Amino acid sequence: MVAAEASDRAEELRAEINRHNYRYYVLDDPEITDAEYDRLFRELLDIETAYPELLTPDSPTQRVGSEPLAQFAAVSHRTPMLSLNNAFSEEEVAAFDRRAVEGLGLKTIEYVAEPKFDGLAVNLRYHGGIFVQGATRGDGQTGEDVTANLRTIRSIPLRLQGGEIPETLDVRGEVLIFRGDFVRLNERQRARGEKVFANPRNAAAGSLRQLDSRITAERPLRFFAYGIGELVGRQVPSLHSEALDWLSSLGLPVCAERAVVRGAKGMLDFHAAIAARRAHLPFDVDGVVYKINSIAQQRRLGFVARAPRFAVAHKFPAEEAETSVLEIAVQVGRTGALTPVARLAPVSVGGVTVANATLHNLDQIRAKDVRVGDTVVVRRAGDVIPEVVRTRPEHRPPATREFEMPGSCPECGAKIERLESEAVHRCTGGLFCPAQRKQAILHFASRRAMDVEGLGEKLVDQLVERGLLRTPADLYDPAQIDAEKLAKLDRMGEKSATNVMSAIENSKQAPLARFIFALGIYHVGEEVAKILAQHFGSLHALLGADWDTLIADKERVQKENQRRRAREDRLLDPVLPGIGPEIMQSVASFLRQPHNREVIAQLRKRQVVRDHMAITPKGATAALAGKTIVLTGTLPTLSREQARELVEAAGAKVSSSVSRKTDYVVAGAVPGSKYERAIELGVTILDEAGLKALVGKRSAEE
Ligand code: D41
Repeated sequence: MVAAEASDRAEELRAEINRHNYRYYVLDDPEITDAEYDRLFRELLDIETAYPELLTPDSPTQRVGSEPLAQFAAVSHRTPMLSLNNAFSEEEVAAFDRRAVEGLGLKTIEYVAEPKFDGLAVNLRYHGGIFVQGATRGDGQTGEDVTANLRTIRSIPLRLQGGEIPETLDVRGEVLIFRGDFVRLNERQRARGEKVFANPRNAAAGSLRQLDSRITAERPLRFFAYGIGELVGRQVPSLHSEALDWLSSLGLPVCAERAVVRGAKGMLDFHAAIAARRAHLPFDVDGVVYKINSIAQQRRLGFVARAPRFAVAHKFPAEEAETSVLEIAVQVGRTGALTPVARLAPVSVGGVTVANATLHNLDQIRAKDVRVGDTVVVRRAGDVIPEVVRTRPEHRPPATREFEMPGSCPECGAKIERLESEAVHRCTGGLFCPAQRKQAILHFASRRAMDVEGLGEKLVDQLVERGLLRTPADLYDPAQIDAEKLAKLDRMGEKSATNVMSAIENSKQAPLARFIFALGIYHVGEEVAKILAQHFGSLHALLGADWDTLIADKERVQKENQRRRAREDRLLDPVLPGIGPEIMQSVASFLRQPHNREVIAQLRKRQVVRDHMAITPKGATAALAGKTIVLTGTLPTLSREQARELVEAAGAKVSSSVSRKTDYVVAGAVPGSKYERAIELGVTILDEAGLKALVGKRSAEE
């Protein structure tokens, strides 16, 4: 075949195969047999192998996955991916409608009702009709680039159809796995001795987050579009229902189960209809979503926080089932909290087999009076851990006993304590308790914390058991962990070992807020960690804080404001706004523990958290005149000589060693022992920008 001929044939085959994909995966109405499809596919592959220059990014052969990535890149969404408020009852739906009616000053409102897919929200970006990038929702602002994985999903068009192709289109939708596909997937996983998934949602999540897209390609992922993000080169449709029809006309899969309805009654009727057909739908739904149809009305209502006022998710009630309690076990959590767990005779709840359900704490067990041998009602709602709702006392066998909490930790034997103010019992073994150690490390490495991709439970288990990993700081200690040692572990190879090592190295880039969150301080979630990072600006400042004074100030302000409750002149709360004394107390006690300080010191020494990146000297009035400065590491723009000139021109002197007399250490990339010494002595560390800011201060004041 000559090149020109090959090119024409390749184009023809691509169009043909894409059309069959569409018929099969989107319309669910294939025209040809699998064998015929395979023949076309093979022919195209052969041409592309012979003429690699003919390969295009929208070729169906590109759906088989590609070389694994070391990590996912971050993608910031052009328009935020908002979240949905929930409604759990008819009253809440009626209230949603009422607020919209009042907000818009209308009599009745038209809504689009759609199923709420129990999958993962993603954004698909098309340029000139070609699929160019796909990202997870992430926190709504920034997600992860999972383009290679999304490309493998057969129902996602790699090239849009039709005549009206916009310049840029962001499609919002949900990735999911159909129930039937899920069952077959698990059968295959089991046969291959691989991980079996708990439910379709977990399977979809695990598949979408694979660094190796060749694995994703083997997973039966689907996609449904439910909205539009950025749109350039075309007018945004004036109705949401039109937008869905338009997306469908472009070849995107849009679920047929949707309706335009009026008022609360219309919404509730749709909810009832879907609830009735729920078991017959091929995919899991956890509710329905209502959206005001008119885009102009949507805009007028706007949003609160990160959720639109024009849409709401009406969730189905959690599923329940009856079973019996075989045993009550106790689990030790990351913070040492003991959670009693009922081991159950396995029972299917909403399609998932449940064999364990949480009993929360001793008070809950007493209140519900749950005993071994009891018949209980268990509930599972979406992704949350199943729980025991109540017992059926009429079925209680004779001679049962009340449950008692153990006096010592089932993991480490340390004493169990219960604080007066708390409902939970805690192990006092701290980081010495293996359960807490493992959990602390897993939390430290988790995605929203330091994000060490690949450092999962199995790996941490092995590392902890071999004594290679005692605290998170060991991760960064080459004497403890290196690629060679990792490669020798179960389920690891050289490739995954180097991937984990580079994920560990990359985690050092995590911003301060994530580092603080990663420490796993009791009561310090992501939000609190952000406030702490923002307030203190550096780990150095956080560690040096006078917590007794801060807490006293906070209590004073709160007490005073309580007194002024009814009045207008309440005091502003400039001390860690949004953080109460209880949380502050928890941070203070964490930071007071010598063991924790030791771990943090090691982490700093290994530059896991880089103080100099965080410090921008605030309100520095003093010129550099008379100050002593030490330079270390390579600065991003200034040479060592230029930096020295700058410092000296500002009236400061450059010294070669760090002592208590040193005022600032200016650190660049790969700083040496001077950097560590500065940390030890508590000398303020600046980066190049910080230095320039101080120099600039001087000239501004002169
Ligand atoms: O089916 C869904 N899971 C679904 C999610 C849906 N049908 N519609 C949605 N609409 C939105 C807005 C109105 C904010 C564009 C959503 C989501 N958001 C959503 N999914 C995950 C977070 C938010």
